[in-house]
Amino acid sequence: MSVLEKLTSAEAIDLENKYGAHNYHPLPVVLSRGEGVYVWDVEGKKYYDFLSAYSAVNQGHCHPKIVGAMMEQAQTLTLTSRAFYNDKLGVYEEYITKYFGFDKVLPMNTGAEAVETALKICRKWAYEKKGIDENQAQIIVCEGNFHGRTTTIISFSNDENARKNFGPYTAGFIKIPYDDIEALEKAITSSPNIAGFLVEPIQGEAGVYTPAADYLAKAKALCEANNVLFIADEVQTGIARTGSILAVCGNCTCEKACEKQSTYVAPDILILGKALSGGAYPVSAVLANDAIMNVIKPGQHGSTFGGNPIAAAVAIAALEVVNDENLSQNARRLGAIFREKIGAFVANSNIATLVRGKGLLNAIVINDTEESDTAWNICMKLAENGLLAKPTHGNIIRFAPPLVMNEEQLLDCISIIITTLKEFEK
Ligand code: IF1
Repeated sequence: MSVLEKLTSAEAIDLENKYGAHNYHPLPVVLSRGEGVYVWDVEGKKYYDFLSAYSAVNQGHCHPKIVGAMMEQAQTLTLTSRAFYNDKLGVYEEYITKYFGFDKVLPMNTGAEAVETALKICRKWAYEKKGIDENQAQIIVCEGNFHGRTTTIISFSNDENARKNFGPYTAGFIKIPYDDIEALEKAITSSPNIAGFLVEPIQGEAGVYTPAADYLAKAKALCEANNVLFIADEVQTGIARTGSILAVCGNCTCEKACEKQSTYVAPDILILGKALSGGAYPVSAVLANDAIMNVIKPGQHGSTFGGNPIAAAVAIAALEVVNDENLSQNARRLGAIFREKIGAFVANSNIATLVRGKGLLNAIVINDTEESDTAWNICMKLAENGLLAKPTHGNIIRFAPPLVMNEEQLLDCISIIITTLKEFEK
């Protein structure tokens, strides 16, 4: 009998509990198939996916163009390592750098790897270009940040669950409150050793905190005035999720990726991941112009899979889908409908206090304490009602469907969400 014989949900959950590290607490739903905005569990129950694998499946589950590109490349050449060239990487590098408007890209695999890469580039630039004394570079980060799970990254997290008992921690980071320009100005002028400012344009894990409309532009101006690198972590907010190709595009209304509009806040280093592959394959990237990226010389950084042919083929397809299917525009239009209709419900509800977000990255704050399990129970009920979502912190539920959703599907989901929330009205 093949070990992959069809399992019941209970059997699958038991296997994970018995043989897998307990580093997650999933909802008790065992998925076996995905297509577009839908996923199915092993018993055949159909759900709307309102998490999109934490915004990695922006293009919809198993998008045929992306899967097709992956399958074709997987049957041709999967991995060469960077000890040799391959015929897909250069084509991808030209495509993605022109797509986002940077001189160069350093291809990696996971978001955390890309964040680590950006931190290393920033530090190296600080020593070799800005002239900061070696090992003295400081990078400013925001409280409430989520940039991944490596030891250096959790060193500057203030989420005790992500940080505790993983020390000793990496030095060289200054934490300031998010969306606080005065705090940034104070920190950035506090020392000549400030190398960079790493920020999420919207803090996803913290609970979809959207900052003041001029926060990013003012932050970039402060960085420019003090010769500090503005590093945008768009792993979750990028690739059309917030209604523009990048969240740093502001309210850009361009009809295709990355037209440089007046609202665009240009990162010195741009970090991408997740939906860069449409959720089909681990692909991340760090983009910067030559003055910054060229501090990296042969043998100074890399990874086994970084820039592999499958990743290259998949990422090109994933980015083409964003343009071909106008996903930024769709996310912006549907997100406005979502916040308008959910907002109208929240205004007369005692179970939710607000809805916030941008594009199709939104969250509802439940009217209960962080310690309560109300948000969890609501998500369990949502699953029963055919919609998958999960709380971020305690009482905040993130709602992030694939960007290929149409208005009819969205209205159906809004009806499910409101009907479910009403069951918890006090
Ligand atoms: C988990 C959170 C989301 C990210 C940003 C870098 C990374 C992430 C802004 C690292 C990853 C994932 C990680 C995953 C759950 C999910 C998450 F809840 F953890 F915080 F999306 F909000 N920058 N976020 O959001 O990318 O290394 O994972 O590819 O670790 O539980 P990664």
